[in-house]
Amino acid sequence: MRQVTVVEHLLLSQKERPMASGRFTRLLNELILSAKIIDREVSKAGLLNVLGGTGEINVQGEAVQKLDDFANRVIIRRMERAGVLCAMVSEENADFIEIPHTFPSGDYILIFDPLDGSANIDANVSIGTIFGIYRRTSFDSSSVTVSDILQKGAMQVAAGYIIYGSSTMLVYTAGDGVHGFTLDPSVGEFLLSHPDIKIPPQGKIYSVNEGYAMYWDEPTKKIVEYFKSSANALRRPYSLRYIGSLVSDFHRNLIYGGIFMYPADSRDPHKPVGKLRLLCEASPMAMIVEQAGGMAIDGRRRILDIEPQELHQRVPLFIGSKHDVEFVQQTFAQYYS
Ligand code: P6P
Repeated sequence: MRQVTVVEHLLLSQKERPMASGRFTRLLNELILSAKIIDREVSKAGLLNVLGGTGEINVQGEAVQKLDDFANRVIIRRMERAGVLCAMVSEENADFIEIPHTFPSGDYILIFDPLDGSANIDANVSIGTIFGIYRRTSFDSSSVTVSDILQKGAMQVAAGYIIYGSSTMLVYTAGDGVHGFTLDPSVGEFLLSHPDIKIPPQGKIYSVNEGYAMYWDEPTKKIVEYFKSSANALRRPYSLRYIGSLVSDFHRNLIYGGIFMYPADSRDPHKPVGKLRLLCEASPMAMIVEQAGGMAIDGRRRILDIEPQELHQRVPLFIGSKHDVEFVQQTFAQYYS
C-alpha cells in the first residue's frame, strides 16, 4: 500500500468537502503532533518506573507529571495556540477551557480524554486518547458559553482515538468512513494502514466487568446471560474479553466484532449510570462505531441523540456490532416499554 499520511488521506477523501479546509487540517496536525509527544512519554513510562527515584526527574530536568496530567497539558498547550479552536473540554478539567484572547481562535471545539485507562499504565496495558470535534453554535463575537459546548454527539464533525499499544494507531472519522493510521517511528508519521474500517454486523465477543453483576438491573443481567448462553445468534457462548481500558476494548471489538458494555449499576449512588462520560468518551466512540456500521446506545437511546445537560455527564454505554446492540435495545424495550 502506498504510504499515505493522515492529511493526504483527508485531502484525497474530502476534496471540496468543508473538512478539507485549512483550519480542520491544522487542527488535525496539531492533534497528531500531540499524540506523537504523548506516545514518546507513554512508551518510556515503564522505564521511568524501573529507574525508581529518577522517575521524579525527567530528561528535561522537570518534575515528572503523572502521565495523564502530562498528556492533558500537552494537548491543551498545543491546541490553544493552533488558532482553530474557541474552546476545549478535557476529562481532566472540571470547567471548559476558553482559548485566551491573546491567542488566535477559530470556530472548532475540541472535547477529549487525554489518556483514558491511564490507571493501567503500570501494567503496560494499552491506553488511549479519545477526541470529538464540534463547531460552535453561536456566531456572535461574544465569548463561548456552555451552551456552545453542550451539543449532542450527532453534531460532531469528527471523532477519533489514538491507541498507545503494541503499535500506536490513530483511528478517526470526519463523517466519511472510519480510517486507521499506524505510527511508523522510522519516519515519524501516521500512515494509512486500515482504510474504511467496518465492524462485523455480528460479533463473537462481549466485554463487560462481570464483577459488578450484583449491582445490575434485571434487563442488564438478562442481556449478559444471553451472550454467555447458547440462546444467542451464535448458538454458543461469546468469548469474554475485558481489558479495562475503553480504547483497547473498543478497538479490538471494532476490528473483530463484538459488544462493549458499561451498564448502569447501583454500586455508587453518585454514579448511578456507570462511570463513562458522554461528551469525552461515549459520543466520540459512538460516531466512530456508527460510521463503521455499528450501533451505540445507552440501553434505550441512541448515544448521538442524547442532549448533554452538563460537561461531565455520565451515561451507560452499549456499543459495537449492530445485531448485538439491537438485542440490547430490544431487551430494554421489553422491560421499560
Ligand atoms: P472498570 C478506565 O479507567 C475507564 O475509564 C475505561 O477506560 C474503562 O473501560 C473503564 O474505566 C473500566 O472501568 O470499572 O471496569 O474498572
